[in-house]
Amino acid sequence: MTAQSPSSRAALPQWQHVAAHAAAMGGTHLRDLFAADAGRGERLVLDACGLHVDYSKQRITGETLPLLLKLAEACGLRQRIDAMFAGEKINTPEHRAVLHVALRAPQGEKILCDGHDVVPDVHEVLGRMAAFCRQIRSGTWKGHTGRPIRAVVNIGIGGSDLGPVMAYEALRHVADRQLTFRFISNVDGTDFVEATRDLDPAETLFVISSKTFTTLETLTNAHSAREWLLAKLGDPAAVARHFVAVSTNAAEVSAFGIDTANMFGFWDWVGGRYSMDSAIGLATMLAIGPELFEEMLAGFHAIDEHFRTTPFERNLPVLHGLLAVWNTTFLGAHTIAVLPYDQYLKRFPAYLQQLTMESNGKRVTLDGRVIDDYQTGPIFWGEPGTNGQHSFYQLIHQGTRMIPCDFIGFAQSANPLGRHHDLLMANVFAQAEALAFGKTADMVRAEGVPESLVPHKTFPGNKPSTTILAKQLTPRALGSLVALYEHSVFTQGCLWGINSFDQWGVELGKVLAKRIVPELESATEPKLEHDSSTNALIRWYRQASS
Ligand code: G6Q
Repeated sequence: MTAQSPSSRAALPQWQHVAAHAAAMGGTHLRDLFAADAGRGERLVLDACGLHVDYSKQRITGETLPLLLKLAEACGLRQRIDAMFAGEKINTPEHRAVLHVALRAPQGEKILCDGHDVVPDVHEVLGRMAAFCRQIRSGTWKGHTGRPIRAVVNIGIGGSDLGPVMAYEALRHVADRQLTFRFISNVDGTDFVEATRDLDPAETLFVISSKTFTTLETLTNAHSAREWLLAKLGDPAAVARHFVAVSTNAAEVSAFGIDTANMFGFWDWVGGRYSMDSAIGLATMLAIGPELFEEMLAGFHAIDEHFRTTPFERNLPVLHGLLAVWNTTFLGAHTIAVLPYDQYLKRFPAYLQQLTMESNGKRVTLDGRVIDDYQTGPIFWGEPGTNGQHSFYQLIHQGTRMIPCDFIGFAQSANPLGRHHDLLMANVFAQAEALAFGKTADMVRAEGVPESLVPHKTFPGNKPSTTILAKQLTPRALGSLVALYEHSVFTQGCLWGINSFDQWGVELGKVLAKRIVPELESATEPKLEHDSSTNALIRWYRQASS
């Protein structure tokens, strides 16, 4: 900790009250908190929009949330939420509104951006997407040789990939199994080759998803896709039947050769990592159909309304966000593990990594101050349960770090199979219990364990977790779950005083790579003017790859 500048969030009295409370709590153990309060497990829960959230195993006392709520107020959370929903340009460094909530606003609702109601625009695109999806799914849209489409390949990266892949995987059980879906993101040619090797170009549709339509990886893959298609179909006119685009950049889409009639647009007020429910969700809609896509949007919208209107003390995204700030900034956790106990959510941690870390991986406040007196965005990571239990859970249980966990589970399996689901869910509850309460040295001794092994077999406990449950992994539940994290991220960003909606940190590497490409491709030995390590690596590569 360095001296706090007067404009630092850490200089707020409400911040200091939270910090003092954290210090006073010391190592107060969850065992003691539960022992002192028989009703804790039933009281520290919230039900909203079909989600049941138990946060009783967080390291909080009766004082913690009221103090955090006061801090939220002092940080202007109410005003920030209202400004976002009102279409104000809260992404000030980019001078943009942040209106992903408009993407799921029902028809008839009014959301203004620069005085223009954007809700009709959203529904116009959704209507075009639905009509297109019906054509593909019914087989009435024919490929260039007259055959129906059987495979859909989404080409995109970052926000134009992670959401569509995650949603496709999550909702596979309600997807059209007649269609094959593939997702290509990496500029590594292996991604393209493996995704297309068994596909027939005459039956393949490429969805080129790129907000800017200038992204190196996506454009490189899109050009390879066109070559792959034309190598078999020959006629350049085939592109019109096998390529559609999702973008905000009509000029670049048509420069690539895609008819803008086959382009689905969105707007600069939709950030990439907040775009899975915009036209970027075209692959999702192709998989699950327009009706279920609408249900997913309704799930998002339910949480939006809850977030906008519910008092903070019962507001799910607000509480979730405040607990993340509490654990990270005040209790010193560096990472948060997201542990979905549902195989269909296997890409959910990867999706959340972008949502959380690209949004809140910032060290400068909205007003340009470098933050040197508190920690901001934690590292998010995770794997589906129960696999993680046989891998990294050891460190969570007995390592030296505190890693707060979000457990996610469902009451009913999409694939009921014998005892599997009860076994799965028993593990969710057991892990959260073991993390919170641990196993004392006395308990280990009482089992007759030799003294030399007692420390090894002791579980310290006091490891915080939140358990998030829903009845089933439906499109609606998925929408609500994602919206919960979106608004939690927003809440966290507001407390840290940072902008959750830009991502300048991805730029430098891109610029440097552009400079290095010709150095790798040059037929003659290039004059290298990097540092000695980079120069040597380039030389090694040139030699080894020739
Ligand atoms: C997300 C980011 C980033 C973006 C990709 C792809 O919030 O902006 O991940 O989605 O760089 O960008 P394009 O969609 O423009 O290709």
